[in-house]
Order: sequence, then structure tokens, then C-alpha cells
Amino acid sequence: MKKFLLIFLGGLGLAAFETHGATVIADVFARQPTSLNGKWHVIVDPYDTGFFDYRHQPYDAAANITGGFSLDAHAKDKTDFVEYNFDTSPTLNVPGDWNSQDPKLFYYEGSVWYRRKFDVTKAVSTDRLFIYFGAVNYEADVYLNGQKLGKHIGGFTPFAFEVTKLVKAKNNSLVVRVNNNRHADAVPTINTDWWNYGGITRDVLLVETPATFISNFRVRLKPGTTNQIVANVQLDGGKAGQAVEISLPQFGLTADAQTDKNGFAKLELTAPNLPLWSPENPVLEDVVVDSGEDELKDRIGFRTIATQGTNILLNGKPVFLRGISIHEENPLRGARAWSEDDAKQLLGWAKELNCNFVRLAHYPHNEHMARLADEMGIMVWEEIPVYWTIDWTNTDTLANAKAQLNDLIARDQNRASVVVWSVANETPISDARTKFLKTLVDEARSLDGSRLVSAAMEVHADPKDSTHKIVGDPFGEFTDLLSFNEYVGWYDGTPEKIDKLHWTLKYAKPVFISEFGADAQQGFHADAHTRFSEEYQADVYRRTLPMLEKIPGFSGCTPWILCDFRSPRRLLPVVQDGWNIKGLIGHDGKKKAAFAVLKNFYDKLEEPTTPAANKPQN
Ligand code: GCB
Repeated sequence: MKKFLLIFLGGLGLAAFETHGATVIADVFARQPTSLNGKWHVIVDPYDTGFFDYRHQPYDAAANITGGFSLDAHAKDKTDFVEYNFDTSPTLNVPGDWNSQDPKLFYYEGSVWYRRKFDVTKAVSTDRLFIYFGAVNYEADVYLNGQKLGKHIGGFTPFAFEVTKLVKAKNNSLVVRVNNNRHADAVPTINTDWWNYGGITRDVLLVETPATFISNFRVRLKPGTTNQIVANVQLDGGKAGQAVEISLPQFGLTADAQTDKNGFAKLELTAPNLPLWSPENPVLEDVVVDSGEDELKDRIGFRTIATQGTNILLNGKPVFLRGISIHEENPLRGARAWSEDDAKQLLGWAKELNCNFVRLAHYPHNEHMARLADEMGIMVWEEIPVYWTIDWTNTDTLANAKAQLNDLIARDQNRASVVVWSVANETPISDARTKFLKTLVDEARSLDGSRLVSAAMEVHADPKDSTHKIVGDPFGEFTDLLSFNEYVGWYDGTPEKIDKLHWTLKYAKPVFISEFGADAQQGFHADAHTRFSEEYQADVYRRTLPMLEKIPGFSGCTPWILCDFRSPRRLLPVVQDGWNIKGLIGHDGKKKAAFAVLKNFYDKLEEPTTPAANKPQN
């Protein structure tokens, strides 16, 4: 399998990255791909029998020897011994997690083999073909017609394999072994507060490209300007000196350049009177990237995002992030979200709350989310699943986290809505942890110096006074935001404690509260002292929001969380039953009382006009 080397000569110098056996194909939906979604035959294989062929020869992944179920074999006559059969096996929907599709698979963690047959008619005989997966959780071993294409690790980022030479006109057999076992050295690791949905959870596409194609491109404002556009274009399969053109047809603007020996070209154009993207005016421009043989069209917004002292500046003006955290789950189905309709549902609810910002926790969500956020005018925090405790000293674990960050940035770098890359959530302080995260921050900045980089950190209490909260994680030195999760009133005391809090912040940066909240069972009403009641949760919100307003530099928050979501850690019968119920919306889709409290706060909040204008100082 060909490896791609994507090289971007960004404004900050040389940033090169190599993907792990597969690559992101940028702007994949613009290529009018053939969908391979639908019903796939599946074999549930808890003992990984399919990794051995039916005569029990061991499968050798390192030597790339294929065997077992990947051969999609059939008994040739009545004496032949084949102990599996995709044709007579049940089916599951792709995209889709397996847990919500079959009660027997609800808690299942292990391997499932998927098979789909397809025919191919190429539009142009010299074109290339790729099989593209939006995401597979967590490991995918992919085979076409019995040949291994490669392996992908990481449950939330896209990958593609070239199949030009392997594909036949008729009856191709695409087999994927999906395994969602949790591992101590993986990203995320064994313990998470969300459901470990297994399966081919996003679109599978057959993508046709010209022999030399635009594998990736990045178009954005030149740092420090609002009327200069700079574009990096990467061709795959070409020679040096290939002409590349970028245009914004509605402005009559065009620039061209030639590729270097790596197939890379950098272009610049001046665009006076370019309207800037913002939540109030989420204007997207048609952008066309043309390499002669290949052409891609996208709709891209232009804006700047920066910090200055304790302010976040969008297009040079202070902005308050009226946010909410979201998991990639449709609560009405109790299933992994994946479609444009799911994205509309989730972001529609965020809009109802009057949000201008969402935190897509705790891993990369599907591409529709950021694309729709671009159109709806919602700023986005995107995150990789470096969550709680990770194997901080393991170099493979770091490489895995870096690869997920690379793939996320490669996919969403043209989305104006995305303003923050988050490299972690609630990671306990240690030197090894700080070193690990610092490497990720450096990586994010070298790939994309045009966005803020952060992480959801922890808060610590003064040992002598539990109402004195200290935000002093040494990692805070390296992030653009001072972002942290706090649960005073839920895990830490009762709501009255919120009123007594006082804070020491060790860094003069914009303060962003990435989580606070409380459990509430939708429809359970009691007094505000009764845990799990809507009134208790609403009281936590009522007390927390004015308390946060007193923190100097308070620049936004994403309370936990928009909707209830499934979590195997939440075991209280009747009340939780396997759901984390901190949602402002229950898993019946009904709003809880706290929804209105947050909405009311956001409705009344005045946009900061001068630095820190709406923030009372202590
Ligand atoms: C957190 C975690 C989040 C949990 C949440 C909770 O701090 O970041 O993943 O779901 O608390 O509900 O406890």
C-alpha cells in the first residue's frame, strides 16, 4: 500500500507529516463518491477465529499474509470444509455502531467481521480508486478480494486505501475486521465516561480521482491580514512543475503557481473587501482549486481568531464563547451520531440555547458537524481522545495521539467554524503528562498556527480552604486558553458551596470553563436539595453562572452537556441505568429546567465591546 507524504510549507516553516498506512482525502464529499453504505454481512467473532484460516494456519499480520475470513471463501463442493459464510450471516447497517443495532451486541467488545460486495464502473479508465472510511472504532483491518490493504488504528478519524490495481469490474469483496477492545496503551485508554460503540461508524465511500489529484489543500487568511489569502495545495501522483490554480469566482480572483518536486504549491492572492465569517454573519465563499486534471470546490469562510491578554478576539474584536459540550450521540436513538440529520439535530438544539460555540467532546466528531457549524455560524472546539490517564511514557501511544491530531487537522483545517484544537481532557498532573501534551501542542501549532490550542484541565483546591480554587496546572503555560472543568455543587459539595468560591489563576489568559454541571433525571421534580432532580441541576446552573462571571478574564464556557449520553460507568438503577444524565436535554429529547437557565443567561449576556467590558473584576 502506498504511503502518502503530505507536506505543507506553512507560514511557520516546514511541517511534514506522514499518515499511518492510509491517508485523508480532503473534501471527499465534493468528489461525488459512490456510497458503500448500506447493509453489510457480519460475523461476530469474539475469539478472533477469523484471523486464522479455516485450516488453522496462523494469520501473520506483520508479513501481510492474508487468510481466514478475509478470503470470503465458499465451500467448492459438498466435501469442502469452510466453517464460515458471509452470505448466510446476518447484516448490520453501515454507518452505524453495532451496540444499538442488536441487543446481543449492546455491551460487546471484540471483533466483528464486515463484508460488502460491490461492482465498479470507472468514469475515466486512467483514474485511481480509493476506499474511504469516515471512521471505524477502534481498529480496522481492511481487505479487498483477499488482499490486505492495511490497518488503521483510532476510532474517530478518516482514512483511505488505494485499490486501483486490485479492484475488478464485478463482485469485489471488501472485508473489514473491526475490533473495539480497550487497551491501556491506546488513545483513549481503558477508562472513559462514554459508550465504547464498535463498528464502521461513519460513511464508507468509493472515491475516484484522476491519476494526479489534489490530495489536500488549505485555504485561509494570511496571518496578520484580513485581505490576503494564502493557499497550500498538495498533489498526489504528479511531477514537479505542475500548474495549480486557485480562484474565488464571485470576486473574480485567481492565482496560480507550479508544484515543487514534492507536488506542493503555495499560492497567494489579494482579496479586498472580503467579508469575514462570524456567528452573526457566517458567510462562506466558493473556492475552486484546479490542477488541470483535477478540480475541487469547497465553501470556505475567512476569519481570524486570537487571544490578547485575557480576551479572545474574533476578527480582532473581543468575543464571549456562549457554548455547550456535545457528545457524538443521538440521544433519541441511543446510538452514535453520524449523519447530516444527526448534526442538524444536535447543532439545532445548541442554537436554541443561543450558543455561538460548541465543544465537540472528547474525540473528533463526524465531518458534517464542522461543515454544518460553518453554515450555521457556530464556533467549534475540536478534541482528540487523550482523556484522563494515558500511557504517558509510551512512544507508540504518543505517535497514535499525534496521528489522530494530524488526521483531524488535515480533515477540518478549512472550516472557519473550528477555532480551537484541544489536545486533552482532565489529565492528572505529572512531568511525563506535561511533556506528552506539550508535544501535541507543538504539533498542532506547527500544522496549523492559525487557531487556538487548548485542553480541558483540572482545578485544584487549596488544602487549607476547599472554597479556594487554584488553576495552576503547569501545562497552562503552553495553551492559549486557561480552560478547566469544575464540578462544585455535584462532585464537590452541594450547590451552596458555589456561592463561596474564590479563585487563584496562575496565568493571565482568557478563562474558559470547559465543563460544569449536575445529573438530573428528566421529569423528576423535587426541591433543589434533592440529588438527580431537575431542580437540583437548575440550581447548580443558577449559582454557577453568576459565580463564573466574577472570575477575571471569564471568556466563555461549555457546560456539561447538551444531551444525556450512554455511559457504562453510570449504574444507579432507575435513575441512570447506563446513562450519564447531565444533559440539558433528556434521552427522550425533552428539555430539563436547566436548559432555560442557561439560555436565559446567554440571551441576557452582552457582547464584550471593549476588552473585558462585561466582566466585573474582583
Ligand atoms: C468530566 C469528564 C466527562 C464526564 C463528566 C461527568 O469531568 O470530562 O467526560 O462525563 O466529567 O459527567 O462526570
